[in-house]
Amino acid sequence: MPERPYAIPQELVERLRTANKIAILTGAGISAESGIPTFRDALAGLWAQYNPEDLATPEAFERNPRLVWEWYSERRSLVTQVSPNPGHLALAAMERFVPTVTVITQNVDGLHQRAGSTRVVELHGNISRVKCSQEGIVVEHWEESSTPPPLCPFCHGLLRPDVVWFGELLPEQAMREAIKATATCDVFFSIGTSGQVYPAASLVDLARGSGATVVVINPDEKAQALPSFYRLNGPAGQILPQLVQAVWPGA
Ligand code: BV8
Repeated sequence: MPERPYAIPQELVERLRTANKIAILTGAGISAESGIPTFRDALAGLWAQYNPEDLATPEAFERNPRLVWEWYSERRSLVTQVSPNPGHLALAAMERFVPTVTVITQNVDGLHQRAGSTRVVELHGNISRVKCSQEGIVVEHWEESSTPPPLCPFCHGLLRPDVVWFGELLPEQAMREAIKATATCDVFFSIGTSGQVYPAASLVDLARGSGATVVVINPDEKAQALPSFYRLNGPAGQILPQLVQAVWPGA
């Protein structure tokens, strides 16, 4: 999308200047400008024939562990080749001006941490971590196998990505932290998410019910189109740096 100026409402600028706590829910859209396809972008190549929701499930792994492992291996290798974009960096910069900034991400790419955000809640795990599908313990090193997935070095069960699949519970601690940050924040951003996956998507209602100022950033005007929100319709990688500059000039 060509670079263009976005108008940041003055009352939002003032609100952010006086904010003590900001909570930010991010989805696949914030990593799009880093070159990582969003969940609802049509998958390319070999994966074009699959719907991500049919691959990201325990049943898919049970049915075809090799296919699921290889889908994640390809995505893991893509993540190592990309970098945080100006949207990730702008969120990290907010920490210099706001006492508490909590990034609550649905993404599994680790780009917020690489951008410098220090308080990141990973609701759906992290693709760079691998765990035993039997014992659940995270395994730091594994022998690649000629017939993937590789086996757990401890119990020889199949290894799997340490991400939350559809039908699996979110990590309790992460959900607790996300709810606390959302229920107590002054401003809640929902950035780059279609708001279709629960319970992550329910955080926007919690924010609104807790009296937070809610800001949706998404090029799709129909995404999370709810009343009484601030909406900035455009790519996060362009809007967020402009928003940070408008609120904290010289940031
Ligand atoms: C749970 C990790 C309790 C893996 C993901 C039936 C049975 C079981 C459960 C359910 C069921 N029916 C419903 C459910 C609940 C289910 C659910 O919500 N399903 C949906 C499909 C309806 N949820 C679950 O299963 C969760 N667990 O509920 O446990 C339970 C247990 C058993 C039985 C019942 C209940 C677990 C959900 C977690 C799934 N794992 N990821 C992996 O990554 O492979 S979710 C996956 O989708 C990603 O994390 C992704 O982030 C997330 C959400 O998608 P988005 O991030 O929003 O991405 P999307 O592509 O949709 O949208 C991108 C947006 O960005 C778009 O709006 C676009 O316009 C915008 N955009 C594009 N470019 C930009 C941009 N924005 C800004 N800037 C740009 N440049």
